[in-house]
Amino acid sequence: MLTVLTGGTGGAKLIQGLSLEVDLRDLAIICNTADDLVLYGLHVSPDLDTITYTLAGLADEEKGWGVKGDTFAALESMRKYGWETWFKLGDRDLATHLTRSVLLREGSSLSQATSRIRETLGVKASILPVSDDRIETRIVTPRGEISFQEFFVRDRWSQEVKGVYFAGVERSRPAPGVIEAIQSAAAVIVCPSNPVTSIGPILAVPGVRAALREVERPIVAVSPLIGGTAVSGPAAKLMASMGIEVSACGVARAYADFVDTILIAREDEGLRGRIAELGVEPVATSILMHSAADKRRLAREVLALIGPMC
Ligand code: FO1
Repeated sequence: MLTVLTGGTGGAKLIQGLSLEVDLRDLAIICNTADDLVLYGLHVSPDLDTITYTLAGLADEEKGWGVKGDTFAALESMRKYGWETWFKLGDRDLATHLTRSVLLREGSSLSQATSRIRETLGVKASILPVSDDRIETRIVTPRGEISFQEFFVRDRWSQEVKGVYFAGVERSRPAPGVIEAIQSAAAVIVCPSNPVTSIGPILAVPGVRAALREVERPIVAVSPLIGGTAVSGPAAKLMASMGIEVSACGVARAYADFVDTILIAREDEGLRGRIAELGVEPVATSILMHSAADKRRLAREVLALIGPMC
């Protein structure tokens, strides 16, 4: 079993590459849920959906979220009714959120709802929300607190960030299968997702980080930064707000207690000495994933570092 920790867009690219190289039934994907939101009474799980759609071949790869070719007729009607429509739910995507919300209302857990959705979409990999309990990323700005999606989508990460915390995380428990997937992993991969708001909430669920520290098999991370800039999204801004050095070295330090190896950009080769001092082996390569070939090549490089999965 290969266990992967991921957020949405960046992680989905590497997972798409991995899906071409390994049997999907051998993949357990532990997903961030702290970006989840309730919109129009529906439970939306952006990262779970991005990963599920990617593996189902339904993802809009250009946007990095949602269903390819989706239409937005329902959203347009919601706008006419006077609702805010900055978070763009497509018509087909809506069916996923309706299904999840109905299942949750009927008493299913988020893991059970996620399994039902991925089975319906024919996805063979196991997709695990990190927790069935509600965890919510809160962004602290000089003008007060906002949710992650208000910061990320509505405000296009323009607001100054004074801090980030995960409401509810202290009381949360790992979802069924999460700790088992870590303990029984032949290897663990940490995707090039935002270390603060994508991987951060996963590591903050009590028991997850401790389980990762105990893993004796290889743990490989991929940096989401090139130089001081995130490949996509607000990782650099959020890392700075948390006092984390905005570089691949800062990422390595954030994971140094459990990661063995980190793939960094060739441009960051100069950081190798400082990363090695943290006890993390740096491997410089091309970490950009524009094309399907890039995704597959990077996945192969990660798998080569892991070696044979006994
Ligand atoms: N991201 C955007 O930038 N704009 C959107 O309108 C938007 C809508 C959306 C709808 C469903 C969904 O599953 C994801 C969506 N995302 C959108 C992506 C999402 O906000 C982020 O990619 C993740 O939360 C970060 O990992």
